[in-house]
Amino acid sequence: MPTTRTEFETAFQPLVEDMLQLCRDNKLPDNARAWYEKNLLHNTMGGKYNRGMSVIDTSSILLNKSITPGTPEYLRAGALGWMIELLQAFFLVSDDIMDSSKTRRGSPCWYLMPTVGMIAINDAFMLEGTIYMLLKKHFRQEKCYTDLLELFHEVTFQTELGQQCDLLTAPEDHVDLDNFSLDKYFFIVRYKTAFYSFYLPVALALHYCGVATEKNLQQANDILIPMGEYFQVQDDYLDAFADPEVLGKIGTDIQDNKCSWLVNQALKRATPEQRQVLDQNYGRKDAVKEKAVRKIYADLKLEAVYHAYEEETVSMLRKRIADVDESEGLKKEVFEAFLGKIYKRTK
Ligand code: DMA
Ligand code: MG
Ligand code: MG
Ligand code: MG
Repeated sequence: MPTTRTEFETAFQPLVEDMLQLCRDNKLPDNARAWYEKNLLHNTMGGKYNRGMSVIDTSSILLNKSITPGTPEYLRAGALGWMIELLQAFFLVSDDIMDSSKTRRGSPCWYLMPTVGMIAINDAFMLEGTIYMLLKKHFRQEKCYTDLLELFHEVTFQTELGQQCDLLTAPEDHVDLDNFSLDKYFFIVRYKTAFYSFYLPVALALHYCGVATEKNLQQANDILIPMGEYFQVQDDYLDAFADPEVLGKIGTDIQDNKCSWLVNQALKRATPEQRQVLDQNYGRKDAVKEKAVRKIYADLKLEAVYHAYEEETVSMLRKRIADVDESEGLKKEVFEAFLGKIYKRTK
């Protein structure tokens, strides 16, 4: 049985307590400690926790036993899961500033909260720093400590590379749709999303369970990177087509001039007239122009294009999963569980 959000949340409290103790040890002023605690709770809690919970679920599949909430084992696998959620919090706080987003998880973005503003930049750094304080406290004595440390560093750098490319292909003051291509798109999303959201949880669990062989890591990579690409295509689709109330965030890709999956599909299919509308309306900070782009998306039936892409991708992934070699301790079920969580998602 997969772990639940409520169970997973119980594994966070002791980690917050560790960090508050560290603040006390460093004689941090009370108001600074209270700010840090609020930063931790507001930005790390309230999401779907898919990434974090999958460290526990993957470990329990790999070890072929259930990991019971409240046990030391649950807390340890859970700690690794929460470190991914902290990494995600660090990325999201900064991503929302860079994307000029308005809402996240149904609330105003952290940098837009009263009295926060650009303190959010330092708060993001502290969310990242928290990972390494916790990793040291809980895993320093383990054989896999260096592997875990290097994995977090490497995946963080890959994500930052992806964010850099995402931002550089979306200049605020210069729209040139000829700059976009599906090749560029899949490069960006592999780096900005797939490594940290899909490869990282499973790689952490493989190290944690002592079955991180070269072959297992490679097999995980070969399935999880395309799965992560699919996940970001969903994110882009939902940016334009989902109800913001359900999604918890208001889409910004059209106004932000993003090299999104949808605009790439539109460019492939647009008539010269439609292309002109896209050239004149995409990437402008203007709600009326955004609407004109949305109309092109609707006229080109991109919703149907997306559903066809989804079905095709999922059957490709299912084939790859069926071919997984389990001889070194990896299990097909790890990937089936992951795919099951995102197939046809609406948020
Ligand atoms: C997601 O890109 C990537 C990271 C590293 C946060 P995005 O800007 O599309 O994410 P969102 O739609 O959640 O703002
Ligand atoms: Mg964003
Ligand atoms: Mg972004
Ligand atoms: Mg998005």
